[in-house]
Amino acid sequence: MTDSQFPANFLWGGAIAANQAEGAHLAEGKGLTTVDMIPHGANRMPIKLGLVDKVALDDNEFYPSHDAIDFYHNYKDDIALLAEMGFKVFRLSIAWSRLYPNGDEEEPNQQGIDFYTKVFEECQKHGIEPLVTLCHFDVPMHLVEKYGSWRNRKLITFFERYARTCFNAFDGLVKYWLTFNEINILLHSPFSGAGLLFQPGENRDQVKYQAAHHELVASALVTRIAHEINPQNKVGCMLAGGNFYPYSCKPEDVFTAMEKDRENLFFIDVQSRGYYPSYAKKVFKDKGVELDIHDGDLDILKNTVDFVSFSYYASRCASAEMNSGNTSEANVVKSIKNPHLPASDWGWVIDPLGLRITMNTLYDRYQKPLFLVENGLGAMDEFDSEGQINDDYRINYLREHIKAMKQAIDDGVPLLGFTPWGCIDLVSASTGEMSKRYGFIHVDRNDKGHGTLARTRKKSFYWYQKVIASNGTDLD
Ligand code: BGP
Repeated sequence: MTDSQFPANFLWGGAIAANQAEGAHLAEGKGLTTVDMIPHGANRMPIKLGLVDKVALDDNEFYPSHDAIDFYHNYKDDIALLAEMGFKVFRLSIAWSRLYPNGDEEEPNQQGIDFYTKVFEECQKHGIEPLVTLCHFDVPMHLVEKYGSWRNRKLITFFERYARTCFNAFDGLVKYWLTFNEINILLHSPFSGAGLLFQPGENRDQVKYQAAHHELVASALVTRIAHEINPQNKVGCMLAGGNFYPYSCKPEDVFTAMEKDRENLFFIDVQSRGYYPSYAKKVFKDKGVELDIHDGDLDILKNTVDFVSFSYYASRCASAEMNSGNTSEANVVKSIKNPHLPASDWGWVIDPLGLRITMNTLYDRYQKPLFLVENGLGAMDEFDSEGQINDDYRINYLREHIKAMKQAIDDGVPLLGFTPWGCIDLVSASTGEMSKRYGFIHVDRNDKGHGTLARTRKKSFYWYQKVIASNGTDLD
């Protein structure tokens, strides 16, 4: 037992995303989204990274998002299981294309609104606060094909319409919102991050930063609208977090690590402070980027977020000599392999102290409450002879990260809540696998899409139930 330092109203829960859990990819009028076009297997990476000029569905491929874990038809039972663990918050996303199947319609699809109303009412019934991401890696495919996705300024208007619909339709049911999931991933995985495909020969940095500008304006605009519609609404930005450590104390390594951190924090700098950071000018010049900024954009950016949310799986490491031969990847962000840290079976380093360091950095920089909205260990689970999953490795990982959160709170960092990733097993964003599991609840489905979809409580389910009940005091 440790003394609890978590505030009494701390929001314990878990997180999923529409595209990795819902399935029912064309049900009740839903349109195709970017992630529906990303297959499992060898062709996954080139598409995710936007390295092809065009994407189309292929009968010979398997697309994990199409059925996922069928949360769409199981949401009641799934939410009941989360409630059984004592969840106070449930992070999930709305699929943009359920409300606007093409993305550019004038009026929303009522069936989409009805579905999410039922989901949020179910949360309310169990006393669970929804934390809703408006865009979690799923741009309507029609917007990609017709407009080039976020490279086109028109996306701001379409996103504004969609977000306004959500704030109005779910007013009274939802008050915590996130605009774009892991917004910085746009730079590292442009198609899955923001629906960007590139033409041969074009300056990709120009396309990515112009798209980033449009997302940043859209994010600030809808933050303002959320506050106008209901002053109780709380809107956050969302960073794929994890500080870069310098590989050595060589000043060149330290400088590279600082630059790498800035590359990611650039987005949060704008969303949290309300203006472009001073270093952006030189970055744009070096990359040959000239932003098309319209009158009024810089004023819109002043609508800053209420809190800073982030994912943390691993710290990162940088050296001046980084090259493709000596790097590994976690969350598609390239990093030098850190020789001091163990790693998961997927090569993601395990570093609880890195969470404390990241939290302190974010709070020092932004002075806004933080929300840890993703964390966890992707691992293979096996049933034992008694039909149990004894996932002590997952419990150990989470225990150490919860301790690190508590230490960061002791350091003076305000933390609103904790929603570990994939609280129920779901499709992996990076690999498309089901076998990379994060959940407290096992789902019977394999990498090829076979299985009964039966839900089973793992050992970690009962452990997390105790953690929540004791408000983080009992971590044994
Ligand atoms: C983040 C995403 C999630 C999630 C998580 C774990 O990048 O926001 O959608 O999937 O990482 O990653 P993976 O599924 O690749 O293990």
